[in-house]
Amino acid sequence: MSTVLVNAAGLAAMMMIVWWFWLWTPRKAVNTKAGIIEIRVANGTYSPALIDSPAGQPVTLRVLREDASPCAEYLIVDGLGINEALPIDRRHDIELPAMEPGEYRFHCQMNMYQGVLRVG
Ligand SMILES: [Cu+2]
Repeated sequence: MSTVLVNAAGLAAMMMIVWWFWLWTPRKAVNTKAGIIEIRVANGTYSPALIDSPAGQPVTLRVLREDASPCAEYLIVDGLGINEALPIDRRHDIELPAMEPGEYRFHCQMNMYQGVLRVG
């Protein structure tokens, strides 16, 4: 009986991990019309986690990290060479250059926090 319970718990944990790393996708895109986008880092998610931005225009990510755990410490943007340490409970601006159209993933150093910047 207890073996069944342990197996069920293990299966549930595996499904959580699969969902977290491969299946989860943010649903709502936020547009960076003003050139500044505020991102909150809390409870394992960036909000917003999906950002639309026009190509050829610099963007500022204004990041507020509320999660004090080391997992949330860095924000990395793939393809742009961005790797920034985030202060806790204080807004931190990350300037992104004018970008080519495409999708740029941003994430913490362990890939638990994940987001996508869609430029086009
Ligand atoms: Cu992390």
